[in-house]
This record gives sequence, C-alpha cells and structure tokens, in this order.
Amino acid sequence: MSDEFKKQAADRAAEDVTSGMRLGIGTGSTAEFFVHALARRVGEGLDVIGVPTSERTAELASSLGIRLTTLDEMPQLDLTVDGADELDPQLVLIKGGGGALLREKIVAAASGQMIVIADSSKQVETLGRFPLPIEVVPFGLEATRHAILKVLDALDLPPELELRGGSDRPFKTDGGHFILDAHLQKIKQAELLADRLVAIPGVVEHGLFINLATKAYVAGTDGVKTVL
Ligand code: ABF
Repeated sequence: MSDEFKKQAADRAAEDVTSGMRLGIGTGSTAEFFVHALARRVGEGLDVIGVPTSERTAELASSLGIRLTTLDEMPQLDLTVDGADELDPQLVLIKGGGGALLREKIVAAASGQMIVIADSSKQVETLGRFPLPIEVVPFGLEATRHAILKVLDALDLPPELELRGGSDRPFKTDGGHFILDAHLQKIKQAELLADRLVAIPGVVEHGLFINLATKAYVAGTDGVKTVL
C-alpha cells in the first residue's frame, strides 16, 4: 500500500514540472517513482534537465533518458523533488535514511523550490522517531562523537548514537564520510540542535532540513494532500 501512496505523491509532483525547468532529483524509493513519472513526461516531449542527488539516482535517471548535468555546470535550480524520512507540520524534515543527505541538502539549497513527496506514514507532529543521521568525517570519529554527545546532553536529548553499518564495516556515503544515527525520539528545538551540530568541526552535515521545503505532497487513504 505504501508503494502505491509513494507513487501517487510522486506522480502529483511530476505534474508540477514544466518545460525549461532545471530540476534537482532526489534519492530513495519515493524519489524513484518520481524519476519514472518524470521520464514518462520526458518521453512525451517535456524538456528538462536534472541534477541527481546520488550516484543511484544518476544511474536510474540516465537509463530512462532524462538529461543530466551537475551543480557546477548549473549552480541554480528551479525545483527539487525529493523524499523524506519524516516531515512535521512546518515542513521541517528529517532526511538521510538513504545516506545521501549531504548531496540532497546541497541540491535543495541551490533550488528555488523544494517539493517533498511522501506517504502519510512519514508525517509526524514532532520529529525524532526516525533516527537523525549525522554525517561525519572518518578522521577523529571518537572526538566528534564526544562533541555530539555533549550537544545532546545540553539539549536534554538521549545519548544514543549509532555508527551506521557498525564499526567493522561502517557505511560510507557518496562523499566518503560516515553516518552516526542519533536516536532522539522527540526533537523539540530543531533549529538549535541544527546550529550546534554544524558548529562541530568533524560534522559535515545532518539530516534536519529547515526552511528548505516549500511544499509537500503526502499521499494516504484519503488521497494526495498538499502541505504548504
Ligand atoms: C531520501 O530517501 C532520503 O533523504 C530519505 O532518507 C529517503 C526516503 O526514502 P524512501 O522514499 O525510500 O522512504 O529522500
């Protein structure tokens, strides 16, 4: 069922794309439905160019005939369409469950608009049930972990950090970094947490997307809803 909802949200977002747009193209299973919907429209004559947010998305999009470029060639985009792991009523997001948060955030920040596509299970009142991904450089991992724990303690958040993939075979992002997943349960001060995390030198980025999404299409049993 959730796949059907993901597809409905993705199809709705593809309707918002018009010829001439420079697009950021997201990552994840919902974004993949968007890539397919976009490819169908390209097949019918829609003329767009896209910047993919991961190697995975690049492969899929180019295999389906979507013209791709890079942010270096095209540093300003009109619209990014991407999935999310959680979204709250203010359109603050947790992203990065798929490990592509850094590129996703760079691409979203370069875009005039960002549409989030999701099934309704991703909607929450307060973010945090989904672990917050924090991308860190491998150098000095333990020192960075300590610094993050201090921030969590200061904000009264649980000290639960897990190296994605485990210490024997840590997951590596497209940028060659590690991810620490923070199990925080309820993030009440998202902006403050975001500011404190990026101030730590070993932190590359985190999965809180604040003031980036401009609209969401959320699909569930009662159809596709727009959140603004
Ligand atoms: C990307 O894919 C990520 O930021 C997020 O982690 C994930 C959502 O995946 P899915 O659409 O498969 O639930 O958007």
